[in-house]
Amino acid sequence: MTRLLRSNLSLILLLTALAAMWPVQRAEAIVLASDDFESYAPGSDLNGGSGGFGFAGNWAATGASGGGHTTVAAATLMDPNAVSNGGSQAARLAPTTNLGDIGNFLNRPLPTTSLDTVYMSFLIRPESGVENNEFYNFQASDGATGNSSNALGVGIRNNPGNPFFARVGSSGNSTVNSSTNATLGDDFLLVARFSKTGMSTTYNQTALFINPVDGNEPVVPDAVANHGAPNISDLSLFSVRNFNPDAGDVVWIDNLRFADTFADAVGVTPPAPTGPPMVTLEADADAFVQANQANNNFGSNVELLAKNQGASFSRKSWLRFDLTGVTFDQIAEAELTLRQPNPIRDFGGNANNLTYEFNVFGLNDGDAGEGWDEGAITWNNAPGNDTGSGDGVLANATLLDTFMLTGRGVDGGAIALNSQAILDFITADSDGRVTFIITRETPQTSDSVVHIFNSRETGIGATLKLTAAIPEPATFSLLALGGLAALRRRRRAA
Ligand SMILES: [Ca+2]
Ligand SMILES: [Ca+2]
Ligand SMILES: [Ca+2]
Ligand SMILES: [Ca+2]
Repeated sequence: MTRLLRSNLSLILLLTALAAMWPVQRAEAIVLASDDFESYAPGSDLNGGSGGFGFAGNWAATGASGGGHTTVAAATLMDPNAVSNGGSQAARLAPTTNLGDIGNFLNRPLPTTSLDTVYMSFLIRPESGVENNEFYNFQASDGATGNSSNALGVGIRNNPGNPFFARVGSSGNSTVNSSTNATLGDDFLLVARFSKTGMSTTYNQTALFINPVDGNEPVVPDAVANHGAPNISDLSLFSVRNFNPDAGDVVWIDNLRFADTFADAVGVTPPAPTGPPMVTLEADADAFVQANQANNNFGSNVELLAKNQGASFSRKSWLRFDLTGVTFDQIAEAELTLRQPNPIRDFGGNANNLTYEFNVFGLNDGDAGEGWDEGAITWNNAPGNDTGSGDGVLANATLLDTFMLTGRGVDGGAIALNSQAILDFITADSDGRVTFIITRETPQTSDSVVHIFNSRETGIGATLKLTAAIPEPATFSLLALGGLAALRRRRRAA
């Protein structure tokens, strides 16, 4: 090898090493498949179409016998936040005859993926004829079509107002409506997140995001459905199920994309963070415990409960956050947010609009119980629990904040807690884990209401938002990199 070749090789090795050090997050992303419907002849039948890239086969768009129900035509779809621009053509789903339950209106094979989280994004315009009894499900599966327990999807529900929904499995499994209706003539950007959660090896959660403002994944989805029914560990088919469409109904879709990140699914680069670095963490363990089931564990329940009723039906809740991923040292703000279900079920009767006070305790840093196991925590072994009290804790826990609820609380409500004591508790943590304990101070009187908060298993559980202190100019660039790393971590965790 000549000296010249060796020196060039050294330069290449150096550049490769520098490239490896540089935080190019785009390089990690995978766009699995996408179609913007721009490559087809105007007016053409989508059936047999091979446009876009990444798919493992062509469009099958026969709809019902005879076909011709889906064409590619001139239309410019654009979501209200202008995150996704559909260009000059889109796919037009428009039955030419009245149809019934069309399980396989439209489909296209995806490259088989077993990623724990897969995002699907598309623009949609319900243009005409979508009525309360009509249903569109845009599904992913490992081959199943129609009303199958082995599919996950998002779409337009056959309910009053036609709300957008998230579904896991079939109509008999879990379907959760968002509060946004598929109003005629409007364009929407939908992002579905299909996940294997809670150590599952099969897909068990669909989260729906509607009209995101940019490429950052919102912390709180617009709807989340959870169910263990799908027995699938791979996704390999996109399909559309259509129920009761009529001749003349028109729904457009465009920019259909599958990717491993939210940003790549919507096709935009997330904006650089502005202001001080910030990170929002989800709980890494949570559970309620119950006095009269003192050795039972409720760690996988979708609810966190609180009630003060002595030695019988008292419940308290434990939540832990993992701080080891937080890259900034100085924290200026810490906010714990508890979330309530939407709607809150009637658990324990009408609360008669009484006012209830709740306590938020922190398990003292370094306590031997900090490593409590979500799958094993009980009334009897919960660290810091005063087992003889419906609301109390032991000396190894410290009161950090209180809050009030009227009645059962607020459907879909968020309770933000940001006391100085919470900030001090976070700042003083030495081992990267913090545990909060929620108890209801107000005892049962004339009612028996049990207060409900979402557990992390809902996908809309409690979060802990930490904001760094504003950096000095000299250290800004280093902290900015730290902020970027924190953002990447947040996106992975979400
Ligand atoms: Ca297009
Ligand atoms: Ca119709
Ligand atoms: Ca839990
Ligand atoms: Ca700690």
